[in-house]
Amino acid sequence: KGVGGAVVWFTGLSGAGKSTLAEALLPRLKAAGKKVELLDGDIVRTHLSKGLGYSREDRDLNVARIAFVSHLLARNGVFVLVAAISPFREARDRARATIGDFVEVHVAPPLDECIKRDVKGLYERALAGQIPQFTGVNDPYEEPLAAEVTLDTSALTVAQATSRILIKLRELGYL
Ligand code: GGZ
Repeated sequence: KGVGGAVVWFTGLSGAGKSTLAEALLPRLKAAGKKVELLDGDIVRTHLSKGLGYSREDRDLNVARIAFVSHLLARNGVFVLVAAISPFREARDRARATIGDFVEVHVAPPLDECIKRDVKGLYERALAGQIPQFTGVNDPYEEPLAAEVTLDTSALTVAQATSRILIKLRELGYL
C-alpha cells in the first residue's frame, strides 16, 4: 500500500454527519501514529474552491480539486479525511481512480432525519424554494453502489460509527 496513506472519503447529504465523523476519526488515527489531514467541504469552499457554486459542473470541479490534493497528500503517507456531499457517482469514481487508496464512507441517515435535525436551517429554506439546487430537496444525490462502509447515523452513536470505520481500515490493511 505505498507509503501507507489513504483517503477516507465521506459522502452524503448535508447534515448527514460527515464532518462529525471525520472529526471523531481524526484523533483516533493520530493516536495510531498516522499523519492526518482533514479536507472539509466548508473549508475547501472558502479556499481551494472559492467562487464555485452548486451546479453539477461546479460540484464536480470541487470534487476533482479535492481528489487532486488528497492524492498528493496520501501518496506522501498522509491519511486524508474528506467530508464533501460529492453527490455525483461519476465524480466520486473518478476520485477513486485518481487516488487509488480510497475508502468510501457513505454517511446515510434517512433524508427525513437530516430535515428533522436541520442544524443550519438550510432544509427549511430549501423546502420553501429559497435555495436552488439543494441536494436531496431539488437536486440529486446519487448513492454509492459499492461504498466500503455505509453508516445509518440515525441508528448509530458517533463512537459506534467511528469504530466501524476503524475496523474497515484494519481489514483493508491501512492500520
Ligand atoms: C447542498 C449546500 C448548497 C446546495 C449551500 N446544496 O451542511 P453544510 O451546508 O455545512 O454543507 C453543505 C455545503 C456543501 O458543500 P460541498 O462542498 O460538500 O458540496 S459538493 O460536494 O456537492 O460540492 C451545505 C452548503 O454547502 N450548501 N448550498 N445547493 N449544500
